[in-house]
Amino acid sequence: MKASNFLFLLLVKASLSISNCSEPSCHCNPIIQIGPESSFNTERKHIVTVTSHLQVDQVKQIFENVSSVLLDNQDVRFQNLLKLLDLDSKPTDCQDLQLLGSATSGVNKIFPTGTSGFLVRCDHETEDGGWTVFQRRTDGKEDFYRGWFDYQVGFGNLNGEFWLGNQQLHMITSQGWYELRVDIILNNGSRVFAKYNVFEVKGIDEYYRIFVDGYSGTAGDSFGNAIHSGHKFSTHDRDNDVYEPGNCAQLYHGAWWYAKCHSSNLNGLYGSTEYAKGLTWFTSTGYYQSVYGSEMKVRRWLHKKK
Ligand SMILES: *[C@@H]1O[C@H](CO)[C@@H](O)[C@H](O)[C@H]1NC(C)=O
Ligand SMILES: *[C@@H]1O[C@H](CO)[C@@H](O)[C@H](O)[C@H]1NC(C)=O
Ligand SMILES: [Ca+2]
Repeated sequence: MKASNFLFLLLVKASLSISNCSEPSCHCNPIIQIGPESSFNTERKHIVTVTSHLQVDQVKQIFENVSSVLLDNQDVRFQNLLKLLDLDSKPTDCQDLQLLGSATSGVNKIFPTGTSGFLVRCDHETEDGGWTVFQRRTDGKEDFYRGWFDYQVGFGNLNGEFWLGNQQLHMITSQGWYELRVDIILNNGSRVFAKYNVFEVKGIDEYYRIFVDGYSGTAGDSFGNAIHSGHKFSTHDRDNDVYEPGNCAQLYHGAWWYAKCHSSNLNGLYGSTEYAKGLTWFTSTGYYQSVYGSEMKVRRWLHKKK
């Protein structure tokens, strides 16, 4: 059995066993929630009919321009993008929801290709909106020092602190070309951000390896190409880093795409001022400070502007 099929079964199993959790705000795994089908189809048909031909050409050009970054599976990803323009498809991320007229930030259900749908948090306030949030730290109430399975399927409270789940993140970002935005609130209340034009999350068979490139912003690049890009995800119980003497996740009390080990650690120990253990973003905090809050979010390039 392929690893991805096996994982799918696991997810289904997990969802059945906790499907009585119907409140988005309850402390439970946010991937579950298999609710009644919504009536998005007719609305979406209207929007897609208006925009699809232009979009296809634009998207194709973007893909040709970044082909060096996406060489390995460019064709597959482009085909997936075209499928998104299918008239009967459902909202596949927060950007689709925004285009359908749901402009309120908060918890919503999306249906990425190949899934039966799951709840996410949308941010429609930051930089034109349409962002699907996959990480959030606000107060240190949630335990982020968790093992591989928790990070794979997600944990926390979508209205508070959470990790959406590596598998969900992969399902979302493999639908097209996604950009990443990291919003950070420093301890003195200042807000900084880092944005990356390219953010790709591979599947379980590559341990959710990432590719990150194209930095802009005010926080400094503590996540891009030379630092974390190309690395696999590691947790305290799964050492996929390239640091021979030990496990970076254990050393720095986190779970991340560690190399040898990190220049950012936003799943670290909330409030910690111990060396490199806190929620650090090196270019903004150094290694002895922890940020007050963070949000990591993705947005598809397909519908950049409404
Ligand atoms: C792609 O690259 C061409 C040539 O460099 C440029 O003219 C065009 O604007 C780019 N398109 C996009 C969507 O980035
Ligand atoms: C907060 O700290 C950062 C980094 O040390 C600094 O650049 C910024 O000016 C500070 N903001 C305020 C409001 O003091
Ligand atoms: Ca190691």
